[in-house]
Amino acid sequence: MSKPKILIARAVFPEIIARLEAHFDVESNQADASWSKAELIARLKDKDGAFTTGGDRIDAEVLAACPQLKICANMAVGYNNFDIAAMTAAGVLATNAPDVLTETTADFGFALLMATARRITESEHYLRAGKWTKWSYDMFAGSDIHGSTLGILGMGRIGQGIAKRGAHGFGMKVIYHNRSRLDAALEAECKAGYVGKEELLKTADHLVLVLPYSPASHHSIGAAELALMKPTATLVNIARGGIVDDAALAAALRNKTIAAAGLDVFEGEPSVHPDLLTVPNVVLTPHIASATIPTRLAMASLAAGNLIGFFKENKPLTPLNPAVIAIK
Ligand code: 8YV
Repeated sequence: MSKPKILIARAVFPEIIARLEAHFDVESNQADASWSKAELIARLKDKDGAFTTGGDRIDAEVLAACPQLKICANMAVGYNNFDIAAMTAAGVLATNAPDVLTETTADFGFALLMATARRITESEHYLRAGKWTKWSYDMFAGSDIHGSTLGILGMGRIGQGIAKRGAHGFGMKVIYHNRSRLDAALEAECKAGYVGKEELLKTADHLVLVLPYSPASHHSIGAAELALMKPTATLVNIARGGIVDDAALAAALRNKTIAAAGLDVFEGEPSVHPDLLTVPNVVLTPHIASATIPTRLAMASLAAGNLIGFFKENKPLTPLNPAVIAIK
C-alpha cells in the first residue's frame, strides 16, 4: 500500500522530517522563505496532509484546489491561518500545537515587558552608538515592574503564565479581561482579578496582549483604546499583529499617549509598519516568543504526532474540528 503524501510547508527540524518520512511520502520546503499561495497550492494539490506553520493560510481557495487533503497540522497554538469553517465544510481536519509552548512564551512575554518598561534595547543602542559619556540621574529612567499593576487581555494558558510570573515573582497586582471569566480556583492560583476592558485599559501600568486573533479581535487596540491608557503605561503584544492598529500605536508612541511598547507580532509580518521603525520607545522582535529549541522541537513533534495519529489510527492528538473525524 502506498504511503499517504505529506507536504511540510516550511523548513523544519531534520529529525522531524525523518520521523515523518518513516510514515509518509514527504515533500518539504527547504527554502528560507514561505511559499506564495499559488506555489503552496501547486505543491499541496496532490497531498493527503500538510504540516503548516502560522503563516501558511489554508482557506476555501486552497481547499477547493486540493481535494485530496484530509488534515492540516499547525506547528503553532494560534490557528488564525486556518479558515476552520471552510476546513470543516471540506472535511479537512485542523490541529494545532497547544500547551507545549505555554511557559516559554510566557517567559518571553515577561522578558519583553521588562525590556520595554526598563528601556533596555533603547539604552543599549545609545551605548553602542558611543553616546554614553556621563551618568545622569534620569538617563533612561523607565517604569517599575515590581508592585505595579499588570493588565492582561486574553487569559488563556499563556495569559495565566504571565499572571503567575507577575503576581508571584514581582509582587504585581494582576487584573485581566477575557471573553469568559476564570473559575475562582484559577483566579486564586494566578492571583488575578477580573475587570471590564475599559477598566483594564485605564488601570494597567503594563498591559500584555495574549488573546487569539479573529475578526472579532481585529484592532482591539486602536487609537480610542490607547487614549484610555495611562501616559506612563507600557503595552506588550505577543499575540497576533492584527490585534493592534500599528499606525495608531506608532502615533500614540510618538505623541507619548503611552510611554512605550514591546511588540513581537505585526500586522502583515514579516513587514513592519514603517512608522514603528522610526519611534524610539518601542522594542521590536521578529515573532520569537516560542523560540527556544526544546519548545520549537516539542511544537514540531506535536504537529508530526497529529499527522501520524490521524493517518495511523484516526486519532489526532489535538484536533480543532473533531466533528470532521466523526463524519469520516
Ligand atoms: C509560532 C505562534 O512560532 O504558536 C503560535 O501561535 O505564534 C508561534 O509560536 C508561529 O506561529 C509559527 O508557527
